[in-house]
Amino acid sequence: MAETIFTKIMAGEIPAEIVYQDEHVAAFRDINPKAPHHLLVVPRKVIPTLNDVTAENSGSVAKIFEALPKIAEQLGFKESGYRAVFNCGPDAHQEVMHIHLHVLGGRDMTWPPG
Ligand code: DGP
Repeated sequence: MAETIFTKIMAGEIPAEIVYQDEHVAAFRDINPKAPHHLLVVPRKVIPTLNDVTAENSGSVAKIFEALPKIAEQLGFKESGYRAVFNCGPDAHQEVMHIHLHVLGGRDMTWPPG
């Protein structure tokens, strides 16, 4: 399987504050946080971008959403609310080609986003 900076974090080869993990996904704090809580929820299976989601791999994407309420509860912003965002491609400034859900919580979010 392809290696990414996120597979290296999940393998313990690059340090990160991992707040949740199971056999399908891991969540760790973003190195450049944009909110008091800024997590990246990442499937262990490498899917480069949202454009690469298929019927064969969409189960891994679903696991992100199964983990999300557990993470929000654990970090204390399940009821106050949070924003969950995927960046895809150049216009969205996707930097890491391994899909990841940005989860931002702990402050009031503005809308529309930048
Ligand atoms: P995106 O632009 O959507 O591809 O977001 C990639 C995010 O990954 C960005 O907010 C910064 C974060 N990031 C990049 N490298 C590392 C790293 O080595 N550790 C952690 N914790 N986060 C990283």
